[in-house]
Amino acid sequence: MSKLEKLTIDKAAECMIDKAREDGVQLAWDRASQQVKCLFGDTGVCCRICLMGPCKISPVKDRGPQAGICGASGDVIVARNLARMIAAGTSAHSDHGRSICYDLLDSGAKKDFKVTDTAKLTSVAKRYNIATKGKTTYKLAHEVAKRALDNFGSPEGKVDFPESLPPQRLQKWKDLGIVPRSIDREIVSLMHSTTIGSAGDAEALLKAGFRTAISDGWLGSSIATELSDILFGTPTARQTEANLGVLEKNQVNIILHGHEPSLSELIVKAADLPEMKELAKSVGAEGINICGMCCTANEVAMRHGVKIAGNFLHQELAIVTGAVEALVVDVQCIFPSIAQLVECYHTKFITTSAKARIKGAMHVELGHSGRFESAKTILRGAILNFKNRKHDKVRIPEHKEQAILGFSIEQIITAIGGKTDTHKNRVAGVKPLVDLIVNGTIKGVVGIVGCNSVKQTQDHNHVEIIQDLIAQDILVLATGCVAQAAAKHKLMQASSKELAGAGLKAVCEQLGIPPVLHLGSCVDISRILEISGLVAQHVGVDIDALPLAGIAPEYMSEKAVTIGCYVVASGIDTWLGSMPPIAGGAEVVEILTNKAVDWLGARFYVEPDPNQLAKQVVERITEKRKALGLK
Ligand code: XCC
Ligand code: SF4
Repeated sequence: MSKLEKLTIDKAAECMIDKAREDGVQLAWDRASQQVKCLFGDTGVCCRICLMGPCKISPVKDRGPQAGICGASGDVIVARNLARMIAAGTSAHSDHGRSICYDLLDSGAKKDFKVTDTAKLTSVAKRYNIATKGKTTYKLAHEVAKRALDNFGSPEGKVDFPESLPPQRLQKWKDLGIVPRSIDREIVSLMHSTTIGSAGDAEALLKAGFRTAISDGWLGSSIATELSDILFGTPTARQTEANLGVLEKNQVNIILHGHEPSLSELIVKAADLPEMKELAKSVGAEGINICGMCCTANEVAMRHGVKIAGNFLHQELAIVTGAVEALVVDVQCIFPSIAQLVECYHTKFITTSAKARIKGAMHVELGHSGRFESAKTILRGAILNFKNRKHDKVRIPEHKEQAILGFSIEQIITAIGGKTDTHKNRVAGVKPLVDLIVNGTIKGVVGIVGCNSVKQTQDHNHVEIIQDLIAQDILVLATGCVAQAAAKHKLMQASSKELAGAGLKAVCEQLGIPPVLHLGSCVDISRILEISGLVAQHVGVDIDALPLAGIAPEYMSEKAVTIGCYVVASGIDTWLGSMPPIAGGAEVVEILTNKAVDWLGARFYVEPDPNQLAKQVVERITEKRKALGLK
């Protein structure tokens, strides 16, 4: 097993790690122990960009190579590698956003996808300056979808930023020359810059990286969120349960894993059909239990209360229960290992996207027509697989926790008594929140995001940091796998308020909310940007003046690297729980942890110790309050 002293703080996970050992199957932690970490890769100075390489830079200044064959310095190599991570992260989130655009373009009264939130459709249409009068819902929906798609490849470089973006922030980006021209263009342009013989300046590469990352946060992710809300409904507060204990002994268990909400919405809908319920009965099951994993879980839990089976490092553990009939996936964060793992159990592993085919998995392409039929086919196969369950091999951990989630910005503003129909009303609607921050009842707001990683004890840093922050009256907004960690560890219940400081506790009591709000999946970090921008506009300052912070304690994905960059580019100081692969580039480190303040009013911090990290965040928030003249 891995070199970590403790692999997880999650009791359900511990239970399943034991079972995996008994069953003789491999998990991510086992494979982690077989890996030999290469210092060059770890510090970012290994370059494989052209075929004269790989080239490496020696960490010792007067011994070994100090430049690649082409002459690229350590800083250039580090910056190019980082830039490529940003481009990849942006492409994943934004291509997800693009898929949702096509879903909206394909929506109709008799189609697989229908419009659910017409108010949000109208509001987005108005922002796009699309006339709404006299248009049917679907005519408008298709126009909005096309306009959203323009943001991916606008030939003139025109993009539609959300109205929540403060004008001062946009001006800062203009001054730096980093306003995105369109999402695809920034990705392509950044990839172009990183090829051999293009950019040879770390600073310029990092600026281009920020530009691309901005297109991810304020465009691609934001489009994914807004259009998903239009199609599937803007989330409202609801109750769910989280952890492997949500699997049912006597039901067909189906886990939806991945990212885009389209597939999961169709499966959830199909599972509600009487014919499916009857089919389940006919194979001896008491019902169909649909659960989610990773960001897909966040999407369907926020909109339907679908139960959450777990976060990133739970994906293999769910199979090990022996109680899962099918793991159905679309894109991103899916271990290819699942294909081998299911050979030891009865679980069907079903891929559905041409972008994420996995050898050994069953593939049912969802494609772009007849998707509901495909969803039904997948579901039928899963139900029939119940007969193959080996009941003597099943062990479902008991652990599961109640969680309240579904905090869209609309939900938050409505809960505090505001209106959300127009931008003006949304800016006015955050007043109660601003008042609480001004009078110190809430000291600040922190967005905590990102994954699980085998580099850290699963969920440990998430839970420690959140507990430390809420105890200091800092409201925590969580997305992605952190949000699930919080849910699994009793931090999203009404009773979690007991862990909060007196001020935050009183707010939780008054509003009936937990001190940690679940804002959704990782593309929904756009919701955190939105509320930050609304508060900034309400106060009349830029985002960097506000007592906010971003944290990614257990991040592992390229997407999280991109997120960190757009959060800093938005003016929010960001803490990472482990060092990204940049240590080999002193100039890159200097820019990201220092010079970025001059550019953007925010910087990166790296702190592996969760309690220290929380302490630093509180100190920084206190400084920000002081600068605003707040106690
Ligand atoms: Fe993936 Fe989005 Fe990370 Fe979780 S948090 S491991 S990226 S599922 Ni986005
Ligand atoms: Fe080496 Fe330069 Fe080629 Fe990278 S681009 S592999 S540093 S020669």
